Amino acid sequence: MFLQCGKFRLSLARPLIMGVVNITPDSFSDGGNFTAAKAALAHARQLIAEGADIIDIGGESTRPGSAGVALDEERRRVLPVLEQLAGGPVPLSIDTQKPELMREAIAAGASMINDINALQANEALAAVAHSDVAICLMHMRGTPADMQIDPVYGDVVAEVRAFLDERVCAAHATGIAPDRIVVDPGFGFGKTLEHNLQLLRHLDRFGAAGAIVLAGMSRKGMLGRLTGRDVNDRVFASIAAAVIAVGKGARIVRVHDVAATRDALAVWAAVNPGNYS
Ligand code: HH2
Repeated sequence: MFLQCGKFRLSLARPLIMGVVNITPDSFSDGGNFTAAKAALAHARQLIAEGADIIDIGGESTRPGSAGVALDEERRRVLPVLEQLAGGPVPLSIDTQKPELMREAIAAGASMINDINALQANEALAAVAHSDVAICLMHMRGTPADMQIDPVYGDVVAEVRAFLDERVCAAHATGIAPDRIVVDPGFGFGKTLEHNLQLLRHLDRFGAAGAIVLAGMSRKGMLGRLTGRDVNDRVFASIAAAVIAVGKGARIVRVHDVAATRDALAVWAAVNPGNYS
C-alpha cells in the first residue's frame, strides 16, 4: 500500500509519522513558540532529523474556541516556511481550510493538503483535483469556535464514517485517485471524551474498506482529561494513543513529539511485521 503525495510515493508498510509545525500565536499546544519563520524552520528541520515522514505546517489555530485567521495573515505565516523547506527530503503538508492557500501552497511545493473541513469549502476540491498532492479529509462537527459546545451523536462511529465515506466519494468524483486520499475521524473536533474513546476503540472500522487512516491525538484535551496533565506534559499519553491507533490500523499519526513516537512505533513495528503491509 502506498500514499501518492506529490512527487513522493510513500510506502505504508510501516506506520508513518506526521510531525506538526504550527506557525500560530495561539495554538493550544505549542502556540507562540514558532511564530517567527526562522524558529518554525528550525523546528521543522529538527522534526525531520528525528524521523518525521511528513511535515504538517499550519498557520491557523483550530483549538476549541479559536476564531480563525484571515487569508493574508495565514499566507504570510505559512508560505515563507513552505518555500524554504520545499525540495527537502520529506513531503510537506499544509493544514488549511482555504482553497486560495491550497492552490498557492501546491504551486510553492506542498505535497499534501490537510483540511479539517474535508474540502467542503467552495472550490476546495477543485483546488487540489488537478495536481498529484495527497489530501487528508477530516471529520469535524461544527467549527472550532463552537465545536465543543455539547456535541451530540446517536452513533458517533457510524456518523463519522458516513461523513468520511461521502467526502471520499466527492473526491473520487473530481478525479482524485484513492491512493491520494487519507481519512481522519478528527479527534477532539466536536467530540466529548467518550466520543473520542469510541472512535479510538473502533478505529479499525475506518480502514476496513482499504482507506488510509490518519489519527491525531497528540497532546489533546482528551489526554489531559484522562491523565490530569497540562498540555506540555502529555507526551507519554500521546505515545500510548499513537501506539493504540496504529494497532487499530492507523497508517499515519500526526504528532508533536516525533522522536518519542518514532521509538515507540519502532517497537510496535518489530512485533507486528506481518500485520501491516
Ligand atoms: N488536529 C489539529 C490540527 N489539525 N489535522 C488533522 N488531519 N487531524 C487532527 O487531529 C488535527 C489536524 C489540532 O492540533 P494542533 O495543530 O496541535 O493545534 P492547533 O489547531 O491549535 O494549531
